Amino acid sequence: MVLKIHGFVFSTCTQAVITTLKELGVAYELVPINLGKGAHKNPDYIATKQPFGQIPVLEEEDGFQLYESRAIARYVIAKYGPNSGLIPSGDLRKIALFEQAVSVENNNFYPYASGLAQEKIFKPAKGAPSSEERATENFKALEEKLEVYDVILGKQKYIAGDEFTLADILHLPYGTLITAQLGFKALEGPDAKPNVARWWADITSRASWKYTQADIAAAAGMQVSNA
Ligand SMILES: N[C@@H](CCC(=O)N[C@@H](CS)C(=O)NCC(=O)O)C(=O)O
Repeated sequence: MVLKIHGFVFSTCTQAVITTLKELGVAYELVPINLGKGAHKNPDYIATKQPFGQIPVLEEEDGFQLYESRAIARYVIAKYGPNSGLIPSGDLRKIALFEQAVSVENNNFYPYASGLAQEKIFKPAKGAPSSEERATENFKALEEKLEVYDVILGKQKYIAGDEFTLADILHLPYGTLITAQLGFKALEGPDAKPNVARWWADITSRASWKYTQADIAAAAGMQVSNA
């Protein structure tokens, strides 16, 4: 059975899902929904796949569909890797600390990293007006939050404890985007805090993320050669 992911390799939410599938070793087919061409706003896509006109969407052979990248990641882990450790099971306190870490990412990392990318990458790419002031606010707020991350990561290897989990995966797409495209320096390099830099080097060097990066590079190469 081939699992379909309707998405786009350049989309951060799609990257989180495909990295999770790669961690689990689950084969999938990426059905391209080209954001640059507005495929996600096609009325048929909205009616049959994602009512908000967004990606990604999971589709199984029997027709079951699911959207929201975090929900998709949790579903595939529960289905294909209940003992993978990507979401802890059994130990109530480990589960609670994992939920804490997911919430930390959702409240202290994602809003600022995605807000920064909105102002400096996505809005300019669409020709929409963007705000340098909002970008700077997000930039500074994220740097401050990562100082707290450094304290947390001084006491444990990963964001939920001493094991790699989905909570770490969720940081990879936006963290990599703002580091690579905006020169954000608080995750790697001499200006990054030591525990954050150690964690970031660890999670970005995992095979699953390297495969996702290779897919992005291959798609970028195709785009260039097709241009
Ligand atoms: N909370 C949703 C967000 C989905 C989302 O914002 N997807 C982006 C791509 S990463 C998208 O479709 N953007 C186009 C749009 O919102 O019009 C999820 O995690 O799946």
